[in-house]
Amino acid sequence: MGAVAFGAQQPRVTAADCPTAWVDMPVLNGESAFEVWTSAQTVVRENADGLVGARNDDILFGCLQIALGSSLDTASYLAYSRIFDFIDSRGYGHLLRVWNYFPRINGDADGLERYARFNVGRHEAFAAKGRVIGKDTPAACALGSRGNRLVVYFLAAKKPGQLVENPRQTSAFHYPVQYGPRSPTFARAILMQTAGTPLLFVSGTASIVGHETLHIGNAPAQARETVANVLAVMAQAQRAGLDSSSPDSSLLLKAYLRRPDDLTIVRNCLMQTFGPAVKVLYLQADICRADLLLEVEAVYLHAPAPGR
Ligand code: 3EB
Repeated sequence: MGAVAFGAQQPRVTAADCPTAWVDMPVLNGESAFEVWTSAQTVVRENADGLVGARNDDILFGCLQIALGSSLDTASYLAYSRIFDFIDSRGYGHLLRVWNYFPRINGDADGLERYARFNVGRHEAFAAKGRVIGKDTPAACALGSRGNRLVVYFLAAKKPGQLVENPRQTSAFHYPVQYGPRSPTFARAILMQTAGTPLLFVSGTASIVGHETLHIGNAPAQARETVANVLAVMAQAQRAGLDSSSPDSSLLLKAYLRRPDDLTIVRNCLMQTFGPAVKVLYLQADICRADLLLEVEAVYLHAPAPGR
């Protein structure tokens, strides 16, 4: 359905009609990595309004890239407006999971952090397209990449997913105003069924309890808190109906590290928690709060793990 390349090197794309995105972000355990979304069903591809999409009977994968000239709130408003128009007009109106990457995420833009500006545009687009915050809210992540583009890729579906929140954390869409004039529009996780099997998207997860960052400057403690949050979200997903008993299930992780030197610390923590064979893509990225050293996201699915 689509592919996303991570690394410093822009990949050469030969299948022009296939949704592909490039995230200019260093890979810590290799030179480049490819995230590939596949479907056993027939896929229909379509390119419209700067957005490349591919869909099967249930799900639509899409991506778009916006050159950053204007302010970030304008860019994120444009990106999300295009996404909503694209998915709504094709009947895949339920946004399940969105990945957001843009440069200098902690930088200042006229007195407001660029991530806060991004949140303003995103929030306004959700409101303009009739989305109910806390109901039509996807799982997401937002990280600092290199270059000068906003890269967004996403999965949307005909049927709604189930919102899963983390009892240890304030819902992001209820964050107090100290984090920005508009709250981030994401759920801690989205649970859905596809072809009769569950699929869980765990959003970018960090060392936040309530709404506050914990363990400032302490990478091992942030790693432990982050893992506690990932486990809390997964436990909540089980209470919401996720069956995690299948022997064929797999957990695919992405770990974003602000400092490459923390790789051993984070890797040890993830291997201790999820087992030495856990599949993790380690990336170097700025996290959306300047005091966060790492963020971990996950996909849990009932299928054997693909090769890396
Ligand atoms: C947090 O929990 C950390 O803005 O889409 C995590 C996941 C974070 C998604 C987003 C931000 C986003 O607030 C940051």
